[in-house]
Amino acid sequence: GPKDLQKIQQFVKENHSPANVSYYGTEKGKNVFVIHLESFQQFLIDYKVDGQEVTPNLNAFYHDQHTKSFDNFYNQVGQGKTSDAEMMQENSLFGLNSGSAMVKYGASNTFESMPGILGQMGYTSAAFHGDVATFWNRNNTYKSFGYNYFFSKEFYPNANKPSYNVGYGLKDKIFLKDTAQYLQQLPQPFYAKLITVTNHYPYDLDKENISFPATKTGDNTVDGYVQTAHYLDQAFGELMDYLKKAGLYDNSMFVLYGDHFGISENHQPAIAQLLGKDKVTDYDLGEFQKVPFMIHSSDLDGGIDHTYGGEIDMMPTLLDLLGVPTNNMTIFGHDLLSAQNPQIVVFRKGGWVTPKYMKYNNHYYDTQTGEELYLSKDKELAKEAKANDAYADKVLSDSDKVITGDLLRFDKRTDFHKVNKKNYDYSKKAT
Ligand code: GP9
Ligand code: MN
Repeated sequence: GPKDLQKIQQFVKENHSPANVSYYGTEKGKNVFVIHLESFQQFLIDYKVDGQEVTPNLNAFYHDQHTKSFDNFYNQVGQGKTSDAEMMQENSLFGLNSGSAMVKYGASNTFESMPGILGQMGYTSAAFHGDVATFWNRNNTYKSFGYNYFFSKEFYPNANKPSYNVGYGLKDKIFLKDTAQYLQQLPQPFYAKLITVTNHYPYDLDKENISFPATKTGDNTVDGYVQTAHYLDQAFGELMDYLKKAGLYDNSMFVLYGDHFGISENHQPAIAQLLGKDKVTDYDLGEFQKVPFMIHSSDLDGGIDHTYGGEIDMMPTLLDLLGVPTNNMTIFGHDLLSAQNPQIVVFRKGGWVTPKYMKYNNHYYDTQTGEELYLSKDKELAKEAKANDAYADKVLSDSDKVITGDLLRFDKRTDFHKVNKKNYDYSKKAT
């Protein structure tokens, strides 16, 4: 009940990382694009096959002087995969230990979410995705998050043509081209989330769209990955061109992130080959959980930021830039721009990583060197591991309590960003 929420809020408050005064509110009023790069891992950035960059457009964006790019940023999803990434990005709440929080609680719960928060600041919000609206229960969950619009597959012309689709939905190039049309009609400022889908296991692509050599690990489920990643990169490049032409580039903040791994740990020999190693350790597999996180804006000083963080940290980081105070919110992430960020990344599947140590698959490593360490031989590690385990248990179990107990309905703060689900209708006739 309300007491449980109070206890959790107490802990969250004590752990709060104060916003960074040199960033706070600097992006206020800008359009916000959240571009969800499906199954996109950090190792693809600047990666080459046969001397060719897999993702030249994203690489250029990553190194742009106005892009802040995080290179120690990890995915933290569990079984809910994409939906866990969305739950963290929109609410700074973790996915559940099993199943998908959006599927189980998305329709019924109260949330304090990015679209709902920005909605109260005069933003229009819209989510775009080339799959059916019901996947991951998005059609219901987005109402609870406060999305004004949800453009799912049925809103796209010729969406059912077989040649327009591959895998789970519309091909990214078609999806993003038509999305750009809708974006131009949205009232500004807007908060728009674009969820791509072509770079998804099993990495199928039609012949006409393959314009990159497959890798040659001999593992069939892995070798197409760079080809669909290359296709996603081209689609992203085209989107940026449309937006520049539409005059939406300079007055917008772009947030890009990869949702989770594309190559699972069942493919270790292939992973070793991709990384140019004889075999992979659990440290390599932990590092393989890195995904991109980039923030671009014409008035942002760019550069590679080495702060350790993960998906749970996206919301407080973005709200800092947008000038929204987060100190009273029930969130489990930390502002990555804050000088007081604790820099501990908790994996939903167990383990954690800090700038010093990594615990992954129950092995311990020196994060900087990859050297394996042993609790029994290293007092400092043993001490920190204990504290990190306790922190990980605490945030995961508190976050679970918030979701499974629907605790945010008890938040009586006057500045709680309440959403009325009944205000939203995503059926085609509503538009
Ligand atoms: C489909 C998509 C895929 O709509 O978002 O989700 P995933 O399988 O990656 O969790
Ligand atoms: Mn996904």
